[in-house]
Amino acid sequence: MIRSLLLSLLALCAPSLLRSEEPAAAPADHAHHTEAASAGRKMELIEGITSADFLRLSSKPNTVELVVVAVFTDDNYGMNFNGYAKGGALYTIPKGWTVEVTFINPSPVPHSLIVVEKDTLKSIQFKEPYFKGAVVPEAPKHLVGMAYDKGTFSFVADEAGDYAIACGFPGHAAAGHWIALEISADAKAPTLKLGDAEAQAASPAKAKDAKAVKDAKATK
Ligand SMILES: [Cu+2]
Repeated sequence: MIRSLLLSLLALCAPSLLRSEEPAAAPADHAHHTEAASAGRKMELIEGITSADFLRLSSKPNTVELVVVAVFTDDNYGMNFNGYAKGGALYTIPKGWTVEVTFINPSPVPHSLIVVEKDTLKSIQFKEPYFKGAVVPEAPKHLVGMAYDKGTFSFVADEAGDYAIACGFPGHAAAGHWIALEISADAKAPTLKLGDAEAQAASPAKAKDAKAVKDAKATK
């Protein structure tokens, strides 16, 4: 049921997504090819992921879980995260919280993820993340990117300001492959704003995560 709903949603958003049986034909310079950017994705890497997963409270205090998917749609030649590019989505995280990020790239075209200051987005390359550990895979491998892959990292948002969750593959952030991240000294709770929609509160923590934490403690 959920799967068929998701499939029909995908069909509405991007009919080409359903042609996953077609062979991947993504040249390195994918900004200029004519095929849909989402062609050739390994859908099993993102199966079941909905916008409720983009921002979720952790069972740990003052901790939030982000799922950030490259090439979620065809938008911006696939150079989008969760379907948004050029700062079209905005995460707001209270200062001092821990941010646990799962990055997924289901596509054959390499992308990566790095947290940088917003005013550096015109850079062709990013050497290091702004916050310690806020890059996947660890620097400098983010420059090579990851394809058909997922990875996780976490960082402490210990300084308020305007940042970007950007692709570290050279040139991609400058081409719009980034979404916005505000670390706020005033915000009491994390929110996510997708496009013109109102900012949404984080989804509640998954019950099974809470159980796993409990089980881990019990075995110590
Ligand atoms: Cu990219």
